[in-house]
Amino acid sequence: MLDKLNALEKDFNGQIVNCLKQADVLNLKSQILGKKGSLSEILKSLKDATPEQRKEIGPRSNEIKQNIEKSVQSKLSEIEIKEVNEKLSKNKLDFSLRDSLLELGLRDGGIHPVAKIQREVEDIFVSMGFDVLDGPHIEDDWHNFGALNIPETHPARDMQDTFWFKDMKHLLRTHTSTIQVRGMEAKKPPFKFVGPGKVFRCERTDATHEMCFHQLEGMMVGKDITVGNLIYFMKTLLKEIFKKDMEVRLRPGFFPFVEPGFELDIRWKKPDPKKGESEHSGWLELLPCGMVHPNVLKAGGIDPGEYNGFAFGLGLDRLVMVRYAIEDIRHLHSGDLRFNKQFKSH
Ligand code: FA5
Repeated sequence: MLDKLNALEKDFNGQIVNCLKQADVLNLKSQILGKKGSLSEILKSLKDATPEQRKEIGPRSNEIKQNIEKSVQSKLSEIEIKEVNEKLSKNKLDFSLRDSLLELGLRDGGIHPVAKIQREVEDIFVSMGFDVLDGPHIEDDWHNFGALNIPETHPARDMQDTFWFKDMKHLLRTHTSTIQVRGMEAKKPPFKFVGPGKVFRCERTDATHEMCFHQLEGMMVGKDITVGNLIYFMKTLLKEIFKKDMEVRLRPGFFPFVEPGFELDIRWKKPDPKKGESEHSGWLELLPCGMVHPNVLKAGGIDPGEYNGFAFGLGLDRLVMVRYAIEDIRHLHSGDLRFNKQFKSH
C-alpha cells in the first residue's frame, strides 16, 4: 500500500506540471482527493493492513493529501497570474482612457467634481508661476498649530475641532495651512505655491459642513508683497473658474497665522432642489486669506525683516457647490448614484 501511495504522489506531480487551465487542475485534484478518487480507493484496503502498516500508512496518506492541496493552490494562482498578464498584454489597457474602457463594455464614469475643480485651480495657479506642493494627512502639533502661531494654550485651537491620535501628539490635519509650513521648510524665498488636499474636522455636519473636506492652500513670499497682490490673485482665480466677474466681499477675519486677516465671501444663490435656482441669495464663506504673520515666517526660518507675503485657504467643496448649484455639501461624497449621474460626462 505504501508503494501505491508513493506511486500516486509521483503520478500527481508528473501530471500537475502539464496542467494549463485551472479546470484541469481542479479535475486532477478530484480524481485523486475526491470521494471516489484514487487516494480513497487505496485507503479502502486499509482495513486489511496490519496495525504496524496502518501506523505508517495513516500519516503518509495525510502528508500526501496536504502536499497535493498545497500544489493545487499554488498551481491555481500561477495560472491565474499568467492569464491576467496575457489579457493585459493583449488588450494593452490604459485605464485612464475612457474610450478603451467603453470599448470593453465597462461602465462609464467621470471625474469627481472636487477633483476636477482642484485640477482647474492648480492649472490656473501654475499658469501664474505657482508650484504645486503636497503634504501628509497625519501631522504633528507643530505643523498644524505651533508653527502657525497657535501655541498650545491658544484659544484658536478650539476653532477647529481636531481628530487627535491616542498619543495626543499626532492628528489628522485640520487645514492645508500645514503645507505653508512644509513649503517654507523646503523652499528659499522668493517663492509661490499652492497645496491642495483633504482635511479633517470633528464637526457636526450640515448643508455646508462636512467632516472630511478639501482645501487648497496658497502662499506667496517675497519682497514688498501687498494686500493688492493678494486681491489680484484671488480675483483672477474666481474669474477664471466662473468665467465671469463674481460678486465678492472682503471683511476682516481672525486667523492667528495672518495679520491682517480677511474672509472673502462669494454671492451664492442657494438652489432649491425642487424649483431650480432659488431667488434667495446669500454670502458663502469661501476663501479666508491674509498677510503672513511675522511669527509664521520666523517659524519657517524666514527673516520677516527682509521678506513678507500672503496666504489663503480655499474651500474646494464649497467652490464646487457654487459652480454646480449644489444645495447640500453632503451629496458630494454620499455615493448616491442619482446625484453622481449628472457628473458622468464632466
Ligand atoms: C482655515 O482652515 C484656514 N487655514 C484658512 C486660511 C489659510 C486663512 C491661510 C488664512 C490664511 P477655515 O476654517 O475658515 O480656515 O476654513 C477655510 C475654508 O474651508 C472655509 O472658508 C470653507 O470654504 C471651507 N470649510 C471650512 N470648514 C468646512 C467644512 N466643515 N466643510 C466644508 N468646507 C469647510
